[in-house]
Amino acid sequence: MSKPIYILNGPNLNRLGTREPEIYGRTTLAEVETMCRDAASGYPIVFRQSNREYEIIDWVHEAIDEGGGIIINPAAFTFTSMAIMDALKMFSGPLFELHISNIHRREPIYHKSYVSPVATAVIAGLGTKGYPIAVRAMLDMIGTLPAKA
Ligand code: DHK
Repeated sequence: MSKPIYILNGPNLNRLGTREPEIYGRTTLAEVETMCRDAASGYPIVFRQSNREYEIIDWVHEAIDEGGGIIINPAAFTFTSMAIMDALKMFSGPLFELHISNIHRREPIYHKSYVSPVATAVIAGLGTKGYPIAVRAMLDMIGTLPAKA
């Protein structure tokens, strides 16, 4: 059984589609999940969202034991959570930090990420299309990109 790719989403992303659409667009999180599963072409995906820091840490621990890769949009926890950073440090597989918006073009409070120093790669500013792009890049990195993905 292939080790699934964990796609973890942080606080307020459950409101995607209606939340500040001028920044985050009108695609809902459920639609983002469908885009990711389509991009994975059957490769196992675990797709979750929480507004609770401890829950995201628990899912990172689960991915440490059972996951082949992590794609995480920590949302606001990106700039506040050393605890999530410490959990991610323990993950030995590819780790992609993902943001819908280009955080580096926004206000200074969005510039210092606790996750970037422990991430394999950072994807920011591609909108919600960044998610399926990250999935294909992850499949390529873990060597399971389907022939005609
Ligand atoms: C989402 C959020 O909720 C913000 O707190 C981040 C990120 C940006 C995003 O662009 O996906 O700063």
